[in-house]
Amino acid sequence: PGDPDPEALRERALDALLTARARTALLTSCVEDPELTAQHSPLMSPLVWDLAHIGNQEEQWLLRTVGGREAIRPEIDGLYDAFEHPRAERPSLPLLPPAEARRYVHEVRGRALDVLEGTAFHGDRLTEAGFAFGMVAQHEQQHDETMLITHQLRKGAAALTAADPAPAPPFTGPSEVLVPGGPFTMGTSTEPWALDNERPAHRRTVAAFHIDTTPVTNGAYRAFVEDGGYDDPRWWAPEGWDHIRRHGITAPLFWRREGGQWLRRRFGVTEPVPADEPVLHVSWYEADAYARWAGRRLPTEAEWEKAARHDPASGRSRRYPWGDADPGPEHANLGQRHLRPAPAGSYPAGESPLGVRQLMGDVWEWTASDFAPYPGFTAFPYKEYSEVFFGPEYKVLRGGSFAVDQVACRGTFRNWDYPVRRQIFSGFRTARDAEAV
Ligand code: AVJ
Ligand code: FE
Repeated sequence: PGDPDPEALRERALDALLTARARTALLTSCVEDPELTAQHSPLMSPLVWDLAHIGNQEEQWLLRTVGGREAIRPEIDGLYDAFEHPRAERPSLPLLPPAEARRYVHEVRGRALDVLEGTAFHGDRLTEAGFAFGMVAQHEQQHDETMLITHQLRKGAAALTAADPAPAPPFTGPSEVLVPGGPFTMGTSTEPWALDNERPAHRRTVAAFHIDTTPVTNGAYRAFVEDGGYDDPRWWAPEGWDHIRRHGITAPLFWRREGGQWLRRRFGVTEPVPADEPVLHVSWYEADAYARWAGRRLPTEAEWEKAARHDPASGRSRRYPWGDADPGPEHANLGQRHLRPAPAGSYPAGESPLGVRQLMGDVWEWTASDFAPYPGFTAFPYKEYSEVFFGPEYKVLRGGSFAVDQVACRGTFRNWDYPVRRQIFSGFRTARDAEAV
């Protein structure tokens, strides 16, 4: 963080690239090759597309742009351009077969490490503080989360396993926290590997509000389901109501009722829905409806960030809820260490100055806000990362899930998706206005 020593940053870049690749290798080797080319869901790419796309982005940015090297395989750029081919049609493209895709990403990586050796980390915006390398590592980790979603959608026996998070005693703290009104600093101009949409830092003023101490749990959400929440249009945004009726949606994705019990499928295993765990795989419309049923609302993106970063004692915004230190296993459930969220109230060491828990990791949190640029935004280094998505059709998610690596997770990090999406690792917490005094 703001480390001025270029050699330390080079180490950090190397480590981020190697960590991402280890995860990519696991996600693309834990099933047989035919499963890599199969379409597990029309919402997702075949895993072998993600694999070669990771390498192709790395080739374009690190080899050609930063390194000034000649293209290894210019003819495949179009195949792996996400804007040229929608996900549903990618299985029928002439993709590199698994063995060739592996060889390709390996060759790109060898040359990228060579470029890393020889690149100055200052004097140029793209390489300043190792930004391009951090961007490429984040991109790979984002696709590792995407591939984990594909694994969750895949039928058949479990291919991935991980230890469960530590059990937690029932959370007995206050259910909500008061966040004082007034200005705070949103976004960043100093975080070296922050992406364009997180910039620049700017002042925002929010009115006082209350926010849930923890994400909404399965137990709380089940009460909404069992209260007939999915049969009552009063709770739903009109487009959300149309959507759940048209698609017969009556509970979170992967839930099913059997006898008197709610079960869910999670990475190839069916298990009872754990009441104390944050709810997962809900759309923005479901989150919004639950909040209305509960007499509350979703927090805006600015409210979420103030709850996560604002330190009332110093008046400054932290990198993370717990401070400026990089995330450790005591702070947050990140990095696919566990393949599920931790019980609500876990990670006391990760709480914000105001006492809000689990803002980082566990589940992506839907906010009320559309994805929009900050004042002073400039697209960098390419418009297709953020700029082309700004507008009212996407809602912002914050905080990261158990599937997100720490390199792609910060108090300022922004994610976005369509409000109907729920195959993603999405949950939420709720808020309400503070009473006027
Ligand atoms: C930021 C998660 C919405 O997966 O579409 C990956 C990240 N951008 N490759 C996505 C991304 C280009 C992006 N999200
Ligand atoms: Fe991508």
